[in-house]
Amino acid sequence: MKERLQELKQEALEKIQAADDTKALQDVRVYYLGKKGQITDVLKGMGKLSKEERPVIGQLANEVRDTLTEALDSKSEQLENEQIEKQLREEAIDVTLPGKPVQAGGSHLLMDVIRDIEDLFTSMGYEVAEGPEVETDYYNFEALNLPKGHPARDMQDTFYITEELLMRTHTSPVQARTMNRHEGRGPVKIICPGKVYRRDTDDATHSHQFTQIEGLYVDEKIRMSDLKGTLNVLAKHLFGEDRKIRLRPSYFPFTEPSVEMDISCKVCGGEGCSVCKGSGWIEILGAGMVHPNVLEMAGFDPDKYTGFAFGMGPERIAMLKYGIEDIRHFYTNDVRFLKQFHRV
Ligand code: FA5
Repeated sequence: MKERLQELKQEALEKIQAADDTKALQDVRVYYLGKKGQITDVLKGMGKLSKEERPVIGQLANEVRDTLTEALDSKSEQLENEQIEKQLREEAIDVTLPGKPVQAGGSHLLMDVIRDIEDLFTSMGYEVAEGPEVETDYYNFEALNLPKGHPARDMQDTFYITEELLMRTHTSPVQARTMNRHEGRGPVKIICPGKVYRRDTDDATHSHQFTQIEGLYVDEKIRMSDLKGTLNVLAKHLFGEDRKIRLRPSYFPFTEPSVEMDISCKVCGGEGCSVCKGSGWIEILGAGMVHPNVLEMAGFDPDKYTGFAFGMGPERIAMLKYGIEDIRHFYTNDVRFLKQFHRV
């Protein structure tokens, strides 16, 4: 029995050494030390031994079990460590590899043009005002001297939501809303950028949704010459010191007199070319002196207060400034188009 135990010990130690994964090691443990294992099997025969032999064999069996348990535990630890090291090696990140470049974003050209105009006017003491895009018929039309049934409502084909609610067709309702808030006291000096909507057919120069910037200055003794001076500053800021402006008589129900501002064509210098359709001038915006009815409806005394207003489309301004031929480029957001205006 002694020899058998020694033999089993030797055999088991060799198998422990040879085990190359935890599963094989567990099999060795069960085979030798398990309930039905080889050592237990040997011990079952202890009953047949003499009284003197029994403690000697018992002690030896314990020693063999302890030796094997120790060997199994240490091998198990070794295998676990090897496994962790292997995993670390496989999952290692090479921090020296070059990274993937992240595309840097930039503001949209339209936003740049709007901010540029905002900055110019805030530097002249104007405040930026905003209003809702879903507007009431009252503010979009009536408060601007366009009562129901007025033929000039057809100048702006409207998306109606209900009879009284609509998608604003211009930023002029922000004038009326802001003047109301001032409760008849000037000055009101605002610039209002925002989205507007019209049932226009989309083409190279028209969109059903576009942006406008409105300007309004109401105070005592505001005159047409103030409007002209302001528009001159705007035109030169946007298109260059060498550009001339001219004001042509026009019609808007909310201003009287009304004008349209043209700038001299940069391409031909006023001689006439295909860009300015031979006239030497390019139309930029609509403007005028606030109609007394509009002032009155907003609670201002038209005998005391006067004012000017103007409205322009930043898309058309950007198109002229950068030679963009199709307004739809602003909305399709092709990065190749947008990138040309941002050198990041
Ligand atoms: C107006 O909307 C007036 N509210 C402007 C105004 C304000 C006049 C204050 C007087 C006093 P108009 O309909 O012309 O005016 O539009 C103003 C600008 O919006 C145009 O000059 C043009 O640049 C732009 N615009 C008009 N319709 C479209 C469209 N479908 N797509 C793109 N831009 C447009």
